[in-house]
Amino acid sequence: MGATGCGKTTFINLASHSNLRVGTDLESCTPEVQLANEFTLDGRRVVLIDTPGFDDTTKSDTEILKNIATFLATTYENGSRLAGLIYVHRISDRRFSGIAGRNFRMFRELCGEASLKNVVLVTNMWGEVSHDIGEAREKELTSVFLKPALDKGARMVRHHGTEQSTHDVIRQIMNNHPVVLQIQRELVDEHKDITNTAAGEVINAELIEEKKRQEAELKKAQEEMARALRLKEEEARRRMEEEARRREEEMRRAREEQERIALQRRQEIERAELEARRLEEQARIERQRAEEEHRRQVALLNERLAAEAAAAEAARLAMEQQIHHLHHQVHHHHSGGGGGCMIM
Ligand SMILES: Nc1nc2c(ncn2[C@@H]2O[C@H](COP(=O)(O)OP(=O)(O)OP(=O)(O)O)[C@@H](O)[C@H]2O)c(=O)[nH]1
Ligand SMILES: [Mg+2]
Repeated sequence: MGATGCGKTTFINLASHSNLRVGTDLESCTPEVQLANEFTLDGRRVVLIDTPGFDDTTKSDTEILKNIATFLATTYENGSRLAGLIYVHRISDRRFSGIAGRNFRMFRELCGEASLKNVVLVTNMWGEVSHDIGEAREKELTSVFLKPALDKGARMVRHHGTEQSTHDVIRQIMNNHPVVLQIQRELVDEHKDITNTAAGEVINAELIEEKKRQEAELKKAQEEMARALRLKEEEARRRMEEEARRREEEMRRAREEQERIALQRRQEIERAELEARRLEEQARIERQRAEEEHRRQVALLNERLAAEAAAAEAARLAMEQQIHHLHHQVHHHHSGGGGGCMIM
């Protein structure tokens, strides 16, 4: 067993001279549990069982676990026992935490504590890393990640990519007493549903975690949507308010313009009235002046006429006096003596 692409089928082909399909680097390959060619090692018949890897690119971990578990349950019911289990891990993998850790946890739950002594943990792909890095990772694996399993009897072996090396790995478990795996017991003896097995729980926990994560994401998305909606509403409201303000402003300007025009008109009327009054006043003054002038002329004329009349009268009187005087003289001369002549 092991993660997809870790080299399970390659290992099996090498050990058993089988020709099972090997995957490319990217795609998961082995779709279902499959048996390799039986071969003889140290005088014993060996049958290797290849399994699909977890983290399949096309199948879920639940489907893969179901596939493996069903096979294990059936063989157990048929009376077959496993001599042991080989778990393959690439030394070239940077980490054992995360998915790789989860896969191993599932493997352990599938085996159960009691069968760990029949487990060989194989590291391969040593050619992919420098010697120092490989050693450092191996040390980390033995001292941290795989320690609990190793403490309970599991063994750790390097695979060097040769047939000899695969056989050395197999020799580690070949002479074991066959074991019953925890999942076989759970499914067959305890009639548990696969999701209720310990291995299933690992996936369940992950699924629950995933569901929680998705729910949290959904909630976040909903909140964001609500926030966006609120923002949009606010924006619309703001725009409407702005529009209303703009209209009001336009109306105010129009009103002011009207008032300004009305005021102008009133001022024009006032000015016109004022002008009319001024002209009227001017006309009145002129008329008055003309009348006065007229009266003055008339008075002057009258005065002159009176003066002329007085003068005429005076002249007449003077004339009359003169006439009278002459008369008197004439009369006096005739009666008084002396002759004389009147020279006129
Ligand atoms: N360098 C190197 N490459 C390997 C080794 N073992 C396997 N590979 C390569 O890794 C890829 C996957 O190998 P598989 O044997 O198909 O892996 P698997 O574990 O059976 O994969 P699944 O069937 O998908 O679970 C192939 O390209 C192999 O050639 C190895 O020891 N060293
Ligand atoms: Mg395979």
